Amino acid sequence: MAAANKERTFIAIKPDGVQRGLVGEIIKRFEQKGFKLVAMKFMQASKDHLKQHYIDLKDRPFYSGLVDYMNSGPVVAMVWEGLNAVKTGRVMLGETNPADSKPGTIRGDFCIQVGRNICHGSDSVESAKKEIALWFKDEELVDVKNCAYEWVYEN
Ligand code: IDP
Ligand code: MG
Repeated sequence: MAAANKERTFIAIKPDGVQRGLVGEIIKRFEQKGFKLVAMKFMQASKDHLKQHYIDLKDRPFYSGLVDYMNSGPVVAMVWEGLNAVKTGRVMLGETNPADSKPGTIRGDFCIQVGRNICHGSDSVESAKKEIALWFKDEELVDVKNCAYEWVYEN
């Protein structure tokens, strides 16, 4: 198995995505693409945890509202694995502002405003590593062979 095929990204379904019944739809897209689910949990994240998750945005005017939004209900936290999982995951989510997201992307298809954009995806391999470590313990990451592997990858 090529090492590049093991790239991991942290994907989350935000409280609005959960409340709007989009959990299955969002998971379905990552599954159907061919990415492998490595970890998943349904949880109410604390404000401190969310402040840490978005620490790079701490000086932005929307930071505290963003933390309140993310804390307003449960989220689905996931780790997905595959070739270019970080970059392709972001493409699948669409632009940060749904108004700029193309139809066919998750944000392009299911939401309207930037402050209610239903999903999160890591923006680099480095931030994916940090986010995965923040949201999951090592033993929560499941390493199982996917029976479709040879049908998704050339090598
Ligand atoms: P990303 O989620 O596409 O990586 P970031 O710039 O990292 O976008 O912003 C994190 C989150 O903060 C966004 O997904 C969105 O929920 C929220 N956000 C970003 N910009 C704004 C804004 O101008 N107003 C309100 N919320 C915003
Ligand atoms: Mg971001």
